[in-house]
Amino acid sequence: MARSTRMLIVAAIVLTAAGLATFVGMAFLRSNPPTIDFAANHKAGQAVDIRLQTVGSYGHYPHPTWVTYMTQAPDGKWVHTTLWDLPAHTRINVTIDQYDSGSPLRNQQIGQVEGTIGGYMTLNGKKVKVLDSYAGNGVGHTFSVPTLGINVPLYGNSSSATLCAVAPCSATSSKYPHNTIKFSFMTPGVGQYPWQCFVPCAAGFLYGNSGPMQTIGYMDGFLKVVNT
Ligand SMILES: [Cu+2]
Repeated sequence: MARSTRMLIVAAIVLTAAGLATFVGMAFLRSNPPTIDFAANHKAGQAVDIRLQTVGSYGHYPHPTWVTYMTQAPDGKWVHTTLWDLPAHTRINVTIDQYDSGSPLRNQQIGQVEGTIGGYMTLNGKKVKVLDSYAGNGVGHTFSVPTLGINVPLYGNSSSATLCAVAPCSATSSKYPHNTIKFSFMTPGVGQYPWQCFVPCAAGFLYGNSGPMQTIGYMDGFLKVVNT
C-alpha cells in the first residue's frame, strides 16, 4: 500500500475517533442532568404536582458527599435532577420532603416565605409565613426563584438524629426524620427561570458556597416554562 494511502486511512480513523468522542461528550452534556417533563399531556387549567426532596448527602457517584435536591418524575421514579419542563401560566403544587439538618441563617430575610400563592407554605401541615432560624433546628435549604420573587425556607431536622445519607430517601422515610413542606405558585410565560437554594449548605467548601451550591442537579436548576 502506498504511504499516502496509509496516511489517509490513519487520518480517517483518527478523525472518526475524534468525532465519536465529541459526539458522546456532547450527548453526555446535553442529557446530564435530565429534564423531567411535567408539561406533557397538560390540560389548560389543570394544576401540576411536583414532589422533591432535599438530602444531606447524595450517596452516589460522582459526588456521594454532596448535598442535593432530588425530583420525583410523574412515573414515581426519583431522579437526580433539578431541571423541569413546566406548562406556562399554570398552578404548580410543590411538596418537599426535607431530610437534612439546619442552622441559623446568615441572612434572616430568606426565613420569609415569599411569592407563593397566599404568601405561605405549610410545614408538616401547619401554615407558616416566616421561620425564625434561631428557633428549633434552623433552616436547611431554601427553594428560591429570584426572577419570580419566590422564596421558601425549609425547616431543618435535629442534627443529633441519624439522618438519611443516601438518596432517594423515600423508600426509607419511616426510618429517617424529615419535614414536609408544601406550597404553590403560578408559572409565568415561556422562558427559562433559574432557581436555587440560598443557604450556604455545601459542607467542606469555602463559606459553604461552591461545589453542590454551584452545580445544576444539586442545589440549583431551571424552571423551563413551555407552551402546551
Ligand atoms: Cu441548600
